[in-house]
Amino acid sequence: SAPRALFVSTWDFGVAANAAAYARWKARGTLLDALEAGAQVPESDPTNHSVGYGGYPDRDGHVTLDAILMDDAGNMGAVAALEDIMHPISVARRVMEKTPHTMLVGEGARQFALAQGFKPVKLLTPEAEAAWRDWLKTAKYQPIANSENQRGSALDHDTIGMLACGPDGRLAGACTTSGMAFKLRGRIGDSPQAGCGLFVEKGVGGATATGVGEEVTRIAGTARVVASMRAGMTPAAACREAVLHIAALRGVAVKDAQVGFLAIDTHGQVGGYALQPGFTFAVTDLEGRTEVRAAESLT
Ligand code: SD4
Repeated sequence: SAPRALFVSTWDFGVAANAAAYARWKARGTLLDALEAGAQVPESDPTNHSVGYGGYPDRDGHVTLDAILMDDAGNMGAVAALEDIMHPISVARRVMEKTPHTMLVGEGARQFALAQGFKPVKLLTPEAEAAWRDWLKTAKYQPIANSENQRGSALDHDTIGMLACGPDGRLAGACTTSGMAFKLRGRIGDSPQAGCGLFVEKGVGGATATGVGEEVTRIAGTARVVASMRAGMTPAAACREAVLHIAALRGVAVKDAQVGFLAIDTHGQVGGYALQPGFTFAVTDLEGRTEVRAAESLT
């Protein structure tokens, strides 16, 4: 079997996120510390158009962010439709640590972030604004599969989902996104919802998702992947089962859509599976060695 993974992240830009997570973990950070540091990398990268700063806006020109962070001891926090804050993953962590709640949304989440000392920033970059204005000419909402790996494409919608498995088999996960480009105002995707974009369970494993969030939410995708692992499936088999379920349930409605699941078990074994070819993930082992793998796909 492959060397035990410590961190795994969706897409090729997960390499940089894993490096930051690994550095934090090496400096005696917890898994949550490490994942927060990792998720912050694409959040503040203006060339990544689907996470945080530089993310593509909604239909009305607002960049709205979704994020979640959780561990296997029942700690979790999430934000959705958060505006003007560079690091939604860190606000999600504050929700976890400073409130009795699990999720804050919209203006309430923004007010909470400001009260916690986060500084307001303009998230819409000139480049993202230009892409939005260009999109407005036709205003056709059509997600493009795998745009996550094609920087600069007009409709990219990347998300980073990260999973961690410590040497002791303990688990944590994080997911952060600006959601689908040019979505309706108020739309919340799978990413910040526990059991949809992210789920971890002590003694079993963890899973995260990327792609068209509605297709993931419809089946409570990562809860399903983890349930399959609980029943004995490998991470790869569990991801495949969830993709097959979406395909069977949705048929032609998902013929051009991308959905990818990524999972890890308590032995640090990793697997992924996607509806369409092109889904990649970055795996970092306990020694800090990273490789990018391509997931198998249905088509
Ligand atoms: C969403 N699942 O908001 C996210 C988008 C995504 O890669 O994963 N893009 O639906």
